Amino acid sequence: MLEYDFNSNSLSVTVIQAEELPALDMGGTSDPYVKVYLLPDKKKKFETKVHRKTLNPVFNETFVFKGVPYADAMNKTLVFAIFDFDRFSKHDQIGEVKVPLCQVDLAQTIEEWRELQSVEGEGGQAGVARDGDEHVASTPASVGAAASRANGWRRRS
Ligand SMILES: [Ca+2]
Repeated sequence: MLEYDFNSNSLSVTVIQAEELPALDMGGTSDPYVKVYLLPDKKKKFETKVHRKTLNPVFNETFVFKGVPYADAMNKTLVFAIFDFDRFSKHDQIGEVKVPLCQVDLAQTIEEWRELQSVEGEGGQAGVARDGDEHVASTPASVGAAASRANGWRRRS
C-alpha cells in the first residue's frame, strides 16, 4: 500500500501480506521477511519482522520514506524484496516486486497485489522457479483502494 503526502514529501509504504511463497527450508516452509527500499539510491532500507515457518505471512508493517519530493519520486522505483531468514547461513532471496513510481498515481492511496518476480544473482541464488501464484501486497495511498485492485497491475513473472 502506497500513500504519498504532498505536504511533507513523504511516501508511506505498507507491506500487507504475501501468499503461497516457495518453501526454501527443509520441512517445506520459509521464514519470510521483506526489505523495502527505493532505487536507484537505496539510501534508506526498511525491513519487516521475520515470520517463522510460514508461506503466507501477514506483515502489516508501515514504513515512511521522508524527503522524497514528488518530482524525484517519479524517477524512483519502489522495491519489495522478500528473503528467507536463516539462522546459520546467508539469507536467500525468495523474490521481489518492483514498482516504478512513475506508473503509480500517488495522488491516491493504492492497495493491490503484485506477482513476485524471481531474482538472479543475489546471494548466489539462481532464481527460484515460480508458477505465478505468489503475490506480495503493496499499496499506495488511501482513497479508492478497492477500485485500483482491478486496474491490471498484475504481471506474470
Ligand atoms: Ca529459513
